[in-house]
This record gives sequence, structure tokens and C-alpha cells, in this order.
Amino acid sequence: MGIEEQLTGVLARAVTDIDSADSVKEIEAIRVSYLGKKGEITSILKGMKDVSPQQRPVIGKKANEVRDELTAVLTQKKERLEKESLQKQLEAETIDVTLPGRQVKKGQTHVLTQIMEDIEDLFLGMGYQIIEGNEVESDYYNFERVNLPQNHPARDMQDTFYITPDVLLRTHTSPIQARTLENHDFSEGPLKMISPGKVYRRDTDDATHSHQFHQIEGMVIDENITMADLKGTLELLAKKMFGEEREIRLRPSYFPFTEPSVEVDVSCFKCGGEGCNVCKKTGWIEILGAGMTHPNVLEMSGVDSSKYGGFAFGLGPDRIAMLKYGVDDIRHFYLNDQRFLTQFKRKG
Ligand code: FA5
Repeated sequence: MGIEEQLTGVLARAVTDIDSADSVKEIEAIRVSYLGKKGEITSILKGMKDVSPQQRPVIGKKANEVRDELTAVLTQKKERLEKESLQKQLEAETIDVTLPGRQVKKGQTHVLTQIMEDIEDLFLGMGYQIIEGNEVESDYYNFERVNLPQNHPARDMQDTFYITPDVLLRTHTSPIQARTLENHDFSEGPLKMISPGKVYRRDTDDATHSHQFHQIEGMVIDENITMADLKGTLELLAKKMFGEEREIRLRPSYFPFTEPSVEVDVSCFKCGGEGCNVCKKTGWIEILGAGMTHPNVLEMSGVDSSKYGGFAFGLGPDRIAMLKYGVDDIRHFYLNDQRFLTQFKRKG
């Protein structure tokens, strides 16, 4: 059989093979078996050396035609197969956008953070600044600078986690009083600040005590600040926390950094003052400690106590949350049980 006939025969066979192929991989194998280095057409063309010089151009032309045709058929089939496979993939991966989505569980602000944010809002509205203190404090700022020298008996009121003899976990937010006072420039206006944060005490955990809890410190220092300003401010705070009808009363107390010092009670939000289990039949609930800033605290921070004075207060959001929501154990706030925490959804 002449080379021309062989070429025609091979082309016909190749086209049949291509017809029955149904994957891109098969097409590639067919291409290699006919047009590759060791492919059939290549080896036929190797026989050209035995062809007479007159015949050579004719056969050469035929060979090129066969190669071109075969290449075209291969390419066409490959493209079709690729298109089909893409189509299949698209169909398999179609997303039905009309299907109802799965509910995403949204987190929410922790109840204690909610209380602290509400208090921050109230004081921001009255022109206070919010200041962050250090949880790791020096003994000096935690005690001495708030008028509690070494060996002062009042230090026993707060059992302390010491890190070194001079460094501790703050037992209250009051060290921020000294830190803010010493940095405040009174020629630029009064000092009005609150400072929320975590504090630590070596209390044994029980229903009303936690070794780590929160406090919010407040302080106002200027000329001519009186106890009436303190009472008015705390009245607003009590109303914001427990409702518009609430009243407060001040009872004498002792804190080394305030003179005079007071404990502040709010009229019972549950019974309205008649006496119930929440207020232990007294009609009043204790919510915070406060007083007029002791001159020593001002002087130690370089503030002239004959010219400037004011008040400070410290409250425990954990205890406020317990009262407000009737929570009987402070430890619920720290166990991260979603069944408990999700009850306190902020409205709006
Ligand atoms: C103080 O810590 C003062 N620094 C507050 C203060 C500031 C008074 C400025 C005057 C001027 P006290 O130890 O009473 O005070 O604590 C304040 C509040 O923290 C308490 O009323 C209570 O609500 C809360 N508290 C105290 N100990 C615990 C505890 N172990 N667990 C949870 N809350 C506590």
C-alpha cells in the first residue's frame, strides 16, 4: 500500500477513535498515538526517504493535510468535552438561593458589660471622661497614694494578691484617683472622670463574693464642690440603674481616702421601701461607697487642697446586677453558661 493510502486509512481510523472518546484524557492519548514522536503518522512520514523525488511534494502535501485535519478534529472534540464537563460541574454545584438559610447564633454583650456601658453613657452625658486604670498596680498607688500607709489597719479590709512585695493585683479602682489627679491640669478645667474595670481580692468565692469582680470609680475635683453635688450625682445614678422613682440615703462610713465617708443606699426597687426579702425588710439596699476626697489624697498628687476639693465614689457592678435582676449567686456571671447569659438581652 502506498504512503498516500496509508495516510488516508490512518486518518479514518483516528477519526473513529476520536468519535468514541469521551474524556479529555482519552483525546490526549489519541493525539500522542497518532501525532506524537512515536505516533503512527510520524512513523509513516519517516518512510518518505524511500519515495521518489517527484512523488515527495505530493505526499508531503497529503501528510500536512492529514496532520492538520486530525489536529482540527482533536481540538474540536476536546473543546466539546471540556464544555460538557464544565456544564456538568455547574449543574452539580448549583446553589438554590431560594432555600431558607441556617440561623446564625449571634453573641451578645455580657450583662455586666451592659451595666457598665449604661453607667458610662450616663456619665459621658454629664461631661465626664472615661479613664482606664492598670489591673497590675504598685502597692504605692493601690494603698499609700489613697491615704493607706503601710501598717494602716484599714489595709485589712482588702486582702491582696501580691505579685512581689511592691506589685499587686489592684484591690479596688481607687488607685486611678491618684494617677488621674497627678496628671490633671486644673487650669484647663475641673477633673470629672469615671473608671470601670476589674479588681481582685483574696476573698473566698461564695454567693456574694468573687476573687475577681468589677468596680467603677468616679471622681470630681474642682473649686466649690460640695456634698450636695455628690448626692445629686448619685441620685441620678440610682435612678438610671433602678428606675425613676428611686431615692437614695447616705449613711456615715469610713474610707481612708474620703472624709467624710458614706455608704449609699437606694430605696428598694422591689417593694418600694415597705420591706421585702431583697432589702432584708429594711426598705433600703446598699449600693456603693463614697465621700469627699481626703485632703491628703489631693496633696500627695500635688493638688492644692485649700483651693480644690471634691468627691469620689466606688461601686460594684456585679452586686448591682445581682440586685437589679434578682441573681442569687455572683458566680453565675463568671461561669459562661449560655442558658444564664442569654436571658439578659439588651433591648433595642
Ligand atoms: C472600695 O473598694 C472603695 N475603693 C470604694 C470607694 C471609692 C469609696 C471611692 C469611697 C470613694 P469596698 O471595699 O466597699 O470599697 O468595695 C466597693 C464595692 O465593691 C462594694 O460595695 C461591693 O459592691 C463590691 N465588692 C466588694 N468586695 C466584693 C467581692 N468580693 N465580690 C464582689 N463585689 C465586691
